[in-house]
Amino acid sequence: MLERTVLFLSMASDSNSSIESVLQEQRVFPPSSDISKRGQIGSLETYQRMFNDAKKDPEKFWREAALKELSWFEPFKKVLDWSNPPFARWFDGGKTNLSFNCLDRHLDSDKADKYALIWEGEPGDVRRFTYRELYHEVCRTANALKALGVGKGDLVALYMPMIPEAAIAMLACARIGAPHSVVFGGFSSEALRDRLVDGEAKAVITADGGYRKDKAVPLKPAVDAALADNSCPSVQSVLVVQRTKEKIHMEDGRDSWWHELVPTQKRECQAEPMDSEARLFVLYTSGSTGKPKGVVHTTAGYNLWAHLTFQWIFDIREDDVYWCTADVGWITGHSYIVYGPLSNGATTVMYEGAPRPSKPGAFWELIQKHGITIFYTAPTAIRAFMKSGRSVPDKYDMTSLRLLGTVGEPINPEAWIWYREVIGGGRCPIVDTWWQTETGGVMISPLPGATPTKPGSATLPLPGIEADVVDEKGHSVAPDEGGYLVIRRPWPGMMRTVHGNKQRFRESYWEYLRPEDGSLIYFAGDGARRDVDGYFWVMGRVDDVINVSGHRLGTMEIESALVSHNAVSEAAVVGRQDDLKGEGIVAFVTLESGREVTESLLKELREHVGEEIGPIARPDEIRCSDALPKTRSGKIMRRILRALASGEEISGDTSTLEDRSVLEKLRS
Ligand code: 7RM
Repeated sequence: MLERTVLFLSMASDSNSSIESVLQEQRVFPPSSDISKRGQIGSLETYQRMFNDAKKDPEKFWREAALKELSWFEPFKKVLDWSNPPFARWFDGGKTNLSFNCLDRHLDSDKADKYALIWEGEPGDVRRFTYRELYHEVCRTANALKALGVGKGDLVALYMPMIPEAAIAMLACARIGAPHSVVFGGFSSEALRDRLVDGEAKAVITADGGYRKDKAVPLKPAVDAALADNSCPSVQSVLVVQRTKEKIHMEDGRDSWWHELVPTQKRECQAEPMDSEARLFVLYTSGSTGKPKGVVHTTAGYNLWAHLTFQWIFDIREDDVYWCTADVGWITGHSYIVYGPLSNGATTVMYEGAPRPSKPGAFWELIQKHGITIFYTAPTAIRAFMKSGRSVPDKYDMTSLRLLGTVGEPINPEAWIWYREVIGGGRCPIVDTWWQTETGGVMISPLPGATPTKPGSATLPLPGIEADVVDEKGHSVAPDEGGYLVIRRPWPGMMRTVHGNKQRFRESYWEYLRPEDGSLIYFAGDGARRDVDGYFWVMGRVDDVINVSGHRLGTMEIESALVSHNAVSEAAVVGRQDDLKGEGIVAFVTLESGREVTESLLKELREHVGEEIGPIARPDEIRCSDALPKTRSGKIMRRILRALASGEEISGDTSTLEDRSVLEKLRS
C-alpha cells in the first residue's frame, strides 16, 4: 500500500504539468448546435434530467432502457440482483441474444439492404456487407462452428487480423452461445498459449496471416506453436481463414479451411436464446500483479451498455458512416467496431491497415473515400499525425466528418485542439471517452449535443453512472484535488468476474479502497481530479500498469518475460513519459554472473520480450547494473527507477534504501 501511495503522490505531482498546460487552454467549446437541434440528447438540461432520473430510480431507468433497446426471447424478472456483491446479476430470468440484436432484428426494416460493415484491406481491397449479407455469413459460420463440435458454453479463441471474418466469427459465437476470447493478433504464441490454457478454449479461429505495414505477416504458425506438444489439450479444432495465401502447415484432423467449410453451410441458423447472465466473452487485460486477467462479460448487460453508450455518445443517425480505428483484439474493437454499432443498425467501417511511411495519408484517404461521418481514434495516433504536420491531412476532403472521438489514454489539450482544427475543420465536436475493458463501455464522456467540452477533460459521467474521485477511505475529495477515480454503483456493462478467479475480482477491483461504512466501490486503477464544474480530468494509472500507445501492459508481465531469459537474474520495469506513445517502457536488469552487457545481448533481450508477449511490450530502453535499488525488506523501489528512467532528480526519502551505492551505479 505504501508503495502505491508514494506512486500516487508522485503521479499527482507529475500531473501539475498537465494542469498547467490546461490552464493555458481555458476555452470551453459549446456543444454542436446542429446536434443540439437534431440530436437525441440536445441540451445539458436533457442530460441532467436523464442523469437525475437514473440516480433517483436506477431500477426504473435500466428496466425501461432494456425493454426499449434490446429484443427479448423471454422478458427478464428482475432488473438487478446485488444481493451478493460484488457479483451482480442484471436482467435475471430474461433470454436474449447479442447476434440476434445485431442482425436479425434489422432485417424487417429498410436496414436489411443497408451496409452493416464496410471493410478496407491493407492492400486496398474493399468488401461491403449489407445487414442481410452479414446475417447469412454469420449464420453459415455459426453452422460451421457447430459442425466442428462447438456448442453452447464452449469457449472459442480468435487470433485474427483485422478482416471481416473476425467480426463474423464473434457474431457467430454469440449466436450459438459459445463465448469468445479474442486474442490480439500482435500477441506472441506464448501469450496466446497462456490465454488458450486459462480459458480452456475448445476451438481456435485464425488466418494464415494478415497485412501490416505493406507486408504479409504470418499468424497460423503462432497457433501451431501455441498448440505444440499437446500444451492446450482442450483445443480440438482450428478454423483457418485464407488471407495472405502464404504456405502454412495444416494439421490433419485438427485444422480446416474457412473457405472450404463455411460456404457449404446452410445460410440460416437460429440464434440461441441465452440467459441474460450467460457468459458472452472473456477478454484478457493487464493488471498490476500476476498474469493478465480474463475479464468476463455477460450477455444482456453488456449488450445494453454497448448499445446505449454508442447511441448516446455518437448521436448515431441513419445515414452515418462510422469508423473506429481500434483492433478487434481490444475492448474498443468489441464494443465500438462490432457490437455497439451493429446493435444500433449503424454502418461500421473496419480497416486492416495503419498509417505507414508509404501511405501517411491512409486514414484521411479512407475518410474521403467512404464519406466517413464519425471518426473514433486514440490520442497517440493524433500526436503522431500532428508531428508530421497538417500538410498531409490538408490534401484530403474530409468535409463528410461531423463528430470526432478519442479513447485509450488522456489527450493533451494541444492534440485536442489540433484534432478539432485540422481533422474536424473546426466544426466537429470531440468526445473524449474514458472507460476500460472492465467497464464494457464508455463511462465518462461528453454528449456531443449537450455537453460543453474542455480540451483534455472527459467531462461528465453518463446517465446511470455514479463516478467520483475519492481518497483512500472512499470519501469524495474537494474540487481540483487528486484522488482515485471510482464508480459507486453497479451498471449493466460492468465485468462480472475474473475468469476462474472470483477472489482476484473481489480484491483487485472492489476491496482496494475500503470505506468505513463498509460500502463497496469499484476502482480499476486510474487517478483523476474533478474541477469546480464537476468535470473529470483523468490523470492516468496509479498502479503498475503502463499505457503504451493506448495498450495496457503490466510491468510484472514484462519483468517475468525478462527473467525467463537465461542471462537475466532480476528485472524491474517502469514507464517513462513519451511524447508520442504516452508512455514508453524502461527496463532495469541485473545479469547472471558471468554475463556481460553487450549491444547484441540487449537486442536479444528486447526480442525475447517481443517473443514472450508481443512486439508492443518490447522495452524502449534496457539498463543493466549489478544491483537494483531495494528497501531493507527487499522491495524494489520503483519510484527511484522511475526518476532515473526519466532523467529526473531523485526526490523524497531514500533512507529505506538498503545499499545507497546502487544509486550512483545506476546513474552512471
Ligand atoms: C478503452 C480502453 C483502460 C485504461 C484506463 C485509463 C486509460 C482509457 C481514457 C483513458 C484518460 C481517456 N480500455 N484510458 N480512456 N485515460 N482518458 N479517455 O482503453 O482496458 O485497454 O485501458 O486506459 O488509464 O484505465 S483498456
